[in-house]
Amino acid sequence: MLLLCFALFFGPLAQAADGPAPAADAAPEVVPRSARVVAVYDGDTVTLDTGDRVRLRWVNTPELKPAEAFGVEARELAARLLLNQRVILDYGPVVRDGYGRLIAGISTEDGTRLSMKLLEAGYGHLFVIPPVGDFDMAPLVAAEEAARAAGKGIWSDDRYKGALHITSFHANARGDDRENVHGEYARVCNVSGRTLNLDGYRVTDITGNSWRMPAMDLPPGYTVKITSGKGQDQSDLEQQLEIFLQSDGPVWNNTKDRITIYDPSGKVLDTRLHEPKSRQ
Ligand SMILES: [Ca+2]
Ligand SMILES: [Ca+2]
Repeated sequence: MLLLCFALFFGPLAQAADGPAPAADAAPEVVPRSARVVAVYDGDTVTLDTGDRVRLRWVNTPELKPAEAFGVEARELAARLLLNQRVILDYGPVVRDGYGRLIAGISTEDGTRLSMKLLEAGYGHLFVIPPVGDFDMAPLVAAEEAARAAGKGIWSDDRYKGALHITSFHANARGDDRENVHGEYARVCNVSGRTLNLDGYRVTDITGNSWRMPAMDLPPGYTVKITSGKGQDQSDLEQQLEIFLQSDGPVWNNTKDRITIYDPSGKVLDTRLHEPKSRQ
């Protein structure tokens, strides 16, 4: 009976993209299973004819603003494959991110997957925010490994030669940072292709303050959120991984700061500057 209800509820989703979503009370959010891509923002973000913006699941591509190496190539690949095409969307346990974007795998009707194409070309890296569910990541891991071994795309860039890559740095929390210490965070991704244990790795700010990372396994492609405030580190691979810097107040300076991550030998793995352009 449950299965029947499930089928009745989700059955019409393929058509939901063409019309208003069916009303549902206290039911899972209705999300489009198929839609046309009307705009490609960058290599991992597109807009559908439903009005939804979709953040690609599994892969992160270089930014266009500020410009990062291979960001344009990633966007062009995504546009060539998807623009004005009808696509199939597949979802994991979490269907929207904090920005309201859908998080989905994107494939064309002939089964070509954007995530795989980007990884094969070296125009993006594996980017996993648990929970993963029952998805088999092995083909994606293998595609990334082949591109890395061949030095394709981003793998020729120094920013991806370290084992960890900083994918975002939110030095300025939403609202007053003193009231929202947990809103300050960085996200770091394991781009080494093997499981790393973070024990002895360090993060520093622009003035030389330093925080030692705890023993925590980070499988290939997995990301960990490094949050300024107090909390209990979360190392269960079935949930979002999180390390707390245990600070009472804000850590990162809103006007200018820099996060740098070091391995236990003191080698810089990646660094990212926060310096908003002054308004004039
Ligand atoms: Ca701040
Ligand atoms: Ca703020």
